[in-house]
Amino acid sequence: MSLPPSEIAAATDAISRHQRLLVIPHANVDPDALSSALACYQMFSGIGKDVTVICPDTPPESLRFLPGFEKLEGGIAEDRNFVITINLDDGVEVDKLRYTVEDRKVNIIVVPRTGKISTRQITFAEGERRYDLIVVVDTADLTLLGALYTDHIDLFSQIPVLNVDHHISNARYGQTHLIDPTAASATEVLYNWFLRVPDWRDRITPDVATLLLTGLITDTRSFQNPNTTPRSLEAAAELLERGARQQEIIRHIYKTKPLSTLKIWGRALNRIQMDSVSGIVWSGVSREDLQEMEASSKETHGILDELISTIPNADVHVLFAEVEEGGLKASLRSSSAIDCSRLAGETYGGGGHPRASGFRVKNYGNFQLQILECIKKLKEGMERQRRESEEQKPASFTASASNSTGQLPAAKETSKKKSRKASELKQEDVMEKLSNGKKVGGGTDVVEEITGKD
Ligand SMILES: [Mn+2]
Repeated sequence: MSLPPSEIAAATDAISRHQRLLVIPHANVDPDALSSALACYQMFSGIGKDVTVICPDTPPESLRFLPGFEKLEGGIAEDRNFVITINLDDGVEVDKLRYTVEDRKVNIIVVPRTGKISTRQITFAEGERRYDLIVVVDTADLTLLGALYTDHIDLFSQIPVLNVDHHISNARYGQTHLIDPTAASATEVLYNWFLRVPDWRDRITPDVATLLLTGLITDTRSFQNPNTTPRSLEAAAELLERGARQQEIIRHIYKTKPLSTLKIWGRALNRIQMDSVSGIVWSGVSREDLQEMEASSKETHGILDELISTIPNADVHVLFAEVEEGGLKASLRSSSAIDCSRLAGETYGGGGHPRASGFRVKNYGNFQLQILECIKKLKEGMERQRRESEEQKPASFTASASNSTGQLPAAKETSKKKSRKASELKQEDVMEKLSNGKKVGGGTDVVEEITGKD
């Protein structure tokens, strides 16, 4: 599946009909979001648009190498000009304009050369808005823009929004959508779009290619993640041909880890726990850990993909990290046996992709106890999904010829296969435990076991 021509045409039309574009990536910005926003900056300012790119938070220093990084602005300017119009029909000619400010009043003084200006000739109006189109990139829901959205809800309801994304959980906000859930990164969506507009194709400069490849490399974790498709590999190869500076990306993204980052990773490594019966692995980084290691919660990025999810024989991998602004953030990865976007959505109202998702918990007393509470709920969700896939299994085999649902038949079957494997594995683990003379009941037993550990 790729972008339908009608969506491409509508998105291209939205750009050509507007002039003052505001481009925004999601808060807690990641390399894909930021490079998507900057690629829009390069492309659209290249075709003569006035483009403003706002980063909802302080962009990570490690991304300073991205072309156009210095163009990032911190906040939305909602200022709107106020226009006072003097009708000069009656043979009036203006000589000078002056203004004075006194007593919190502005006096605009118009000195006529000929004729006389009367109050009847004066009209007022609000001037144009600073922006006439908002382009939101890599963002499944407007609330993920954080305060940038909640502080400017009016702006988002008054100005048309173009929604460019690759999250399956995308809420389809905005008037125009360019959403391809099969794309590995938002930059892959942009690349396929840019390629299909003849006027833009040749504007994929080495800088634009570097931005697009950055999102592709980071969202696929250097093409290791299962979201990597032949199309994303093709796109990467073409971007290299167009001059994308791959070594520069790798050097800045992967080979620059400060000591504080390594220390906080060490702490997380130390805390990894596994429930092999349910097939879930997790670790947690508390606010105290961050303080002790003089690290920021942003430095926990990567712990999940580089460390926790390398542990085999688990279907769900989770990292819980307390964040500076309060509450905790859980990031999830899963094997194809579990849809972790659904898991996060059903248990804590989070979302994301089927294999990579997340949720937040705002209020709790004790971080470690809250982790156990989360694990318990996640296990219940996993159990529910496994039960459902068991129930569906016979039906899906008899009806395998009817692919009229429009889903990808190949992907569907693979996930079924793997989920069987996972449940077989689970059975074996349970058998093993039983043969050791231990009673294995529901999920809560395991949680109690773990409570004593830390
Ligand atoms: Mn992305």
